[in-house]
Amino acid sequence: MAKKHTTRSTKDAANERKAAQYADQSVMTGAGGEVHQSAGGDAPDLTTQQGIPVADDQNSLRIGARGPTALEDFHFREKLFHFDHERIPERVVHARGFGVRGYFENYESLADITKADLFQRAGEKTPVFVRFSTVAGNKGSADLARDVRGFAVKLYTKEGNWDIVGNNIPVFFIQDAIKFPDLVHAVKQEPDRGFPQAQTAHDNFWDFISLTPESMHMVMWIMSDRTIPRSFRFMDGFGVHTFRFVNAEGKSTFVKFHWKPKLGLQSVVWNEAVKINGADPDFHRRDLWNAIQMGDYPEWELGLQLFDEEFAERFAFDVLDATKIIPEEEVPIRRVGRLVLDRCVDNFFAETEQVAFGTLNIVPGIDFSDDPLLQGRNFSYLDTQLKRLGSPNFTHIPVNAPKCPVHHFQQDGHMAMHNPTGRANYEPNSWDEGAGGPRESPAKGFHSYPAAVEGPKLRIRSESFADHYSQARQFYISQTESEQQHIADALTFELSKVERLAIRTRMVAHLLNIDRGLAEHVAHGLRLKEMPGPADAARPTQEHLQKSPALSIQLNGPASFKGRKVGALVTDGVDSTTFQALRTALEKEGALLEIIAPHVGGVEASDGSWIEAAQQLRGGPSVLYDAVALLPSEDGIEILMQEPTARDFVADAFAHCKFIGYVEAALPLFAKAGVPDHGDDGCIALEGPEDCAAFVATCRQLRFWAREAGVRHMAQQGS
Ligand code: HDE
Repeated sequence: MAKKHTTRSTKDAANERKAAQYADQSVMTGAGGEVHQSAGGDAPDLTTQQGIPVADDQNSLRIGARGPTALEDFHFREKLFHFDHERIPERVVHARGFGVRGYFENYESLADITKADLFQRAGEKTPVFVRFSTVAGNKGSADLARDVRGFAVKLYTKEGNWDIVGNNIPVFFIQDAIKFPDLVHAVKQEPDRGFPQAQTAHDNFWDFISLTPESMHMVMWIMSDRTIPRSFRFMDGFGVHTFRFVNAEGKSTFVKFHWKPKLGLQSVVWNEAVKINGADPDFHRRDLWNAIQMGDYPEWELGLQLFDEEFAERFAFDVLDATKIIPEEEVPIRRVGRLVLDRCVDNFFAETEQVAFGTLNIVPGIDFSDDPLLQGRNFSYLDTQLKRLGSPNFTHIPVNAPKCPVHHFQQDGHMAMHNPTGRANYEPNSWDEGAGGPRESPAKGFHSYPAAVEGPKLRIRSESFADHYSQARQFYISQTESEQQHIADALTFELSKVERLAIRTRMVAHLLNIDRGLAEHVAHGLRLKEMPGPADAARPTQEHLQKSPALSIQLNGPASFKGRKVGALVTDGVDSTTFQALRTALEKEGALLEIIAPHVGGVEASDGSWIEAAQQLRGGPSVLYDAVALLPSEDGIEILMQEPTARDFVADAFAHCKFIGYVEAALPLFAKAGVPDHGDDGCIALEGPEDCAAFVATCRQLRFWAREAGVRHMAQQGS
């Protein structure tokens, strides 16, 4: 029998290779027609992890061509063993993230307020790793979930790693870290059914929130457009907690950290977010990847709010309470440096997945405050790394390793890459100079700021944390009318997904303490039969707080269309002059043009030139663009009129308040999409090259919000 399996013909067949051509690829094929590619030229030998060269990576070792697989196939064993262990536990929160590299550049010396080494010299550049993330969804969820975005920055300073593990919202849901597991359990998928994920629109979340009045300020932020950013590049970052700077004389100054995007803030609208998730679930990561690959490096400025004990005493709220901001109008932001993201990662797993942030990673010159949320975080982040990365040696992984000298006596453990050399692995020791290993440095080393603290040991929430509604109200009244409408719509949408009437009603009771108009709007939207009384408040809402215009996105738009993208819908016969003029105007602005055509292969323009498309119409809806241009030819419009996605392209762009540039030939599409004749002031006729420049200049406003009320009215009449 054995002999039969080792007949000459089977052996020969195993080694036989035939040449084959697959369009551009010349390959070899084996006995079963499988493709083989051999080492040579630029391609090195494929080896096992032990370094043994591999002859055949397409077939496992078997007894005869159709027989069982041999256990001794070490290459196959090793390949599957490794594959089976490829995943590490995803983060409990912030599982879906995207990491990039870059640097922080300091504008001026801040030696008067901090001795942190990276702030001593103007022009100093410090390498950074930044990971943006969503909070609630699992690793494979979609980018445009309504969610807080993580904004975690690791600065590899010359005196160790400093992590600012922040969010794109300056406040948080809870005041004490002991509530974090409850909050996260409530927001993630419900435990019995395993859904919904990546969304807050469900009973458990709103049940918890409606019984946690301290979260009301955060609720206003998450129901605002801040949680549906257009891009990571167009959002703020915040350190959230109060920290301390400490200078060489030991003087402490309180500080709050802000990252301000140079391209300004921008969000999408909810209906658009839902559609983007379908059209491109990787919308945010693709945007950042593309921008960096094209050399359009996103930048933020580091802003500091600096204040002293005396301000902290007189401020209306407790600076240790992470559910409160200090309005920029009260303590202005000082911009002290810039963060430039200029390199994508080489390997997603090695860097984005394995990067380990921790609020406890601070450097001399920076210190914690007693914010109870921060104190709890300082414990949690180290703990989580052991679980995720599986070893106390996670700082040996390159993305986590400091870029300054590291000397200590910690040794061994899983996957230790560096162990102490020589005899001394303890101190104090009496070994001769050099052989005794590292020693303490009292002058340079980290000293905690000696804040005076005393008091009885208690489980208690400070009464100074008890005002839950005043800043929620301040945030709401600081928004434009359109933004307020978005908040009311978001609350109505979310609560409409809550099955229990009692929970919906409870939320309206809280809203009554924030703004009666908002509460009534939501109650009406939910068709509550009875308006509840306001929730009992631990402290009455301070209605005299001034508006803070800095809190509005729409009031603080950028002055340019830079970094944005226009989608141009073209057909065969597109007017080449208009097309070129639009391309030139966008290039001048630093914005992008993406071509959408009936087929991805492209179209032939009026001058006979060929224009390649980036998207076929059915795969390139207008939600993927900041503004659109409709450039069909007279013949081409006939084809578009037959295509429902062309109608949706225009109807959505109009409903999402986008600027629409159009040529005369496109007008029949307006009628088909329900757009009023010749559109409105946000629809710009492109009759000549000057019009294209004017169109791009108008796009600097980002959206034509004046259209919004009319669109809502049309929708209501239609329904
Ligand atoms: Fe986190 N948080 N967090 N968090 N957090 C984590 O650490 C935690 C909080 C934030 O891209 C975890 O490595 C507790 C506030 C970001 O890798 C975990 C509390 C803010 C990231 C953890 C908070 C954040 C995390 C999960 C309540 C904004 C992603 C995996 C006291 C200032 C970092 C991990 C990355 C990640 C704990 C609250 C931001 C479990 C206990 C407030 C941006 O350790």
